[in-house]
Amino acid sequence: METDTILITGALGQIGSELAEKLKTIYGKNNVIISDIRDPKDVDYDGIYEVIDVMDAEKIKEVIAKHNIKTVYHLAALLSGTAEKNPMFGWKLNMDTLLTFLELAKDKVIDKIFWPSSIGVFGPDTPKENTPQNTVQTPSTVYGISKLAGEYWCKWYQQNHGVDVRSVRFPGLISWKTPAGGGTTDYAVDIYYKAIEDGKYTSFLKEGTYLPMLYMDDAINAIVELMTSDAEKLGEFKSYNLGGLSFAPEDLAKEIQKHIPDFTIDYAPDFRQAIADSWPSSIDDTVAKADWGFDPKFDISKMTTTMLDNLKIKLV
Ligand code: AKB
Repeated sequence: METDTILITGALGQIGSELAEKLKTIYGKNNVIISDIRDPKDVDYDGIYEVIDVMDAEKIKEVIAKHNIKTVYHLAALLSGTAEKNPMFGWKLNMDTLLTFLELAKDKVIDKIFWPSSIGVFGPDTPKENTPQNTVQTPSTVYGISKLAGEYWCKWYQQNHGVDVRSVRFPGLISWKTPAGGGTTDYAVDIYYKAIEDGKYTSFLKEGTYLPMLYMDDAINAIVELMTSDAEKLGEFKSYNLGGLSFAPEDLAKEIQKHIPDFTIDYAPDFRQAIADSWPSSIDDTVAKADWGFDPKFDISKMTTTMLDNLKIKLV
C-alpha cells in the first residue's frame, strides 16, 4: 500500500484518539503524527506526538515541513456547547484553522484534507426527520454557522484551486475510550459512565429529544472509507450526511436497564436543549452510501453492550 504521512490535529480528543490508532494500523506508526495542545509529559501515546496550538499557523507549517506531511485530518474544533459560551473564540478557532489548511493545500504543501462538519449545519427550518443531503440549512449556533461556512469554503477551494478536501456531517458520536467534551450530544456518552459509576443519570436533554447518533467504530470506518475513495467517485465537494442511529435519552435508559436493572434516569434540561431542538432527529445518508459505501454496523443494542462491557473494565 502507498504510504502517506499524516497529521491529525486535536488528536487527543474523542475522534482523534481512536482515529490515530486506526491510521497507525493502516499506514504504520511512523507515518502518523498526532498533535494537540497538551504538554507531552501528560500524553500517553505510542507514536509521534507534536504540540500544536492550531491557531499558530507558523508552528503548523514547521511540523508539516519537519515530517513531510501530505494528508491532514483536521479535527481540532470547539463543539456546539462550548462555542455557544465563547462565540468569538469558537468562530476564530473553527474558521481560521480550516483556512490555514485549505491555503496549504492550495499552495500544494499538502495533498489532502479531512475536515469534519456536523449536523449542526442544520437548523429549526430544516426537515427534522430523515434530513436530506441537500436541504434548508439555517444553523442557530456559532458552531453550526462555522461548520456551514466551512463547508462552503471547502467547496470554494475545491472548485477554484482543485483542493482535495473531504468531509462528513457527524451526528453525535458515542465511544468509551476518550470522553466527549463540549457537545450537545455528549449526554449519550456521559449516561454510560454514570450508569456504571452511580447507577443513575440526570440528563441535560429532556425526554423525547431524538437526535442522530453514530458509534465511534462506524465513524472511524467512515473516515477511512471516504479518504481512500477515488476522487472521481465523489465529484463536487459535499460534506456527507451520515445517519446510523436515532434515539432519545429514555431509549438509552431502557437499553442500559437490560444490563443494569436498577439504573434510573431523570431530566434537568439546560441551554443545550434549545440546540438539540434545532437539530434533525434522523438523517438520510443515501448519498454517502451510494458514493463511497457508508455502511454502519452498530445498532443501539450492540452499542450499549460494547459501551458497558468496556467501561466496566476501564472504570474499576
Ligand atoms: C456536538 O454535539 O456539538 C457534536 C456534533 C453533533 O457535532 N457532537
